Amino acid sequence: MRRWCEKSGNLQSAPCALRGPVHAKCGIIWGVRTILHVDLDAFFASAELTRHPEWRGRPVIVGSPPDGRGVVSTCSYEARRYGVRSAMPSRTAWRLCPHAVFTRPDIAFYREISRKAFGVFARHSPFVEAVSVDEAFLDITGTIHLYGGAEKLGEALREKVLRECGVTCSVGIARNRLLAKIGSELAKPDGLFTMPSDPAEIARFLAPKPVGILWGVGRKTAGILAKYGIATCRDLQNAPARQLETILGKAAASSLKNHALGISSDRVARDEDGEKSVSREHTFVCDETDRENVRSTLLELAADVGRSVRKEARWAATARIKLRDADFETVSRQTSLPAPSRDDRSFRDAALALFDGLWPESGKGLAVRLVGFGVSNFKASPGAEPSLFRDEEDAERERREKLSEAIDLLKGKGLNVGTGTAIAHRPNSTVAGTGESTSILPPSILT
Ligand code: TTP
Ligand code: MG
Ligand code: MG
Repeated sequence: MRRWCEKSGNLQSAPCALRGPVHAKCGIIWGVRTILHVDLDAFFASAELTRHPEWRGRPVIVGSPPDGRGVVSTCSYEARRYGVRSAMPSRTAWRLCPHAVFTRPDIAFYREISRKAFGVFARHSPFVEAVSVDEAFLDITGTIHLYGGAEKLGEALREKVLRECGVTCSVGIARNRLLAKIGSELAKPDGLFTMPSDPAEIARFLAPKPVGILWGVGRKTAGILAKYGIATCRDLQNAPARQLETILGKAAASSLKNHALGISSDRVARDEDGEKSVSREHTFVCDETDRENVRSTLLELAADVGRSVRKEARWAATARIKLRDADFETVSRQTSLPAPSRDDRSFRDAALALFDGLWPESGKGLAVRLVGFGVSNFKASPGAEPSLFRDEEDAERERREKLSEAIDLLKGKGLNVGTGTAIAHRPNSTVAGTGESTSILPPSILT
């Protein structure tokens, strides 16, 4: 039996006196950990079908119109049969499937459905880690017994998502996040897949699968590996460590070999702040290596968070940023704001200072898949502790807030001011990753 500390992620050597599925007092969870990965099927297209039942059974493509230069966001499984895929030029999609229904994305509508789906997820585990607008990991170790088994929990979740959101989803259940995600991919669409639990059986199960099934193995890495005759997980499992290190470098070689055996870090980032934070995140379509691009995306997220915070009488005292690389490794940093604030300038300054710490200008070779910004630790009134400069500080803060509110007003009227182009219109950007706040994309991922 394994024991580990939920807070540090370390295995514990001392036995815990109070046993139970989840021991909240000391943070130790007993027993074998079980992770569930859930991903909504053809999300934007399925969402459209909830309000266009007349399109059911037809190929549906969500994205730019076929006569323009834009791309496909996603498409229904009916359209996938014709070879249509996300990020493909709409023109190509039209050539492949000329009888498809084309429709433009309606992000606000999808966010609503996503919010409901995350509401369902949260009813099945207190530990929900949002990955994107349609996808999450749940640590269900402590809630399985309420359903009489992991599969029963998974089926209950799938059934509720369909009933309450009108869309189907796929679920993978496994010992860790890597395997749970592979499981949900294999279950797609509208299915549930449980991974074997014995390590040797897992290794055998993965062996014939292509290396591309593993996290962090994109087309480029798969291409490099192929040159050395490594095409399947079995090839990776058997590859001499030396050879892999030469090809990929020491760190990547060891993590990839572990992944090919189904071994991976199994911590699900948890929502420590509950609904007490507001955050936004953005996923790039492929890994973003351009620091400037990530930085300006972060600024847009900070502006978005500001707009949301200013809708209520609250001022944030803490700001956080998060970066995730292709391997799903996440780093985050937080800072106290000089005073509880909610103006763009304060959020922006904090975001940039944190970003410079994580990705200095000299930092080369970094590749980011996701960037996030959030604020928390809300106060009911603005401003700092009493100080000699209080009046001046108050006046300055009020001026900045008014400026931010004026920009909100103009933006509300559809005028593009202040923060530049919308993220979704950039190359290497997916509208899906423009995350939501509080309840839909819990700020857990900012831990
Ligand atoms: P995915 O979960 O990757 O894809 P999907 O839900 O459409 O299909 P499935 O999970 O069944 O394979 O992405 C979720 C949504 O994100 C997707 O519906 C549309 C959006 N998206 C883009 O806008 N551009 C992209 O390149 C991708 C991959 C997704
Ligand atoms: Mg999906
Ligand atoms: Mg997804």
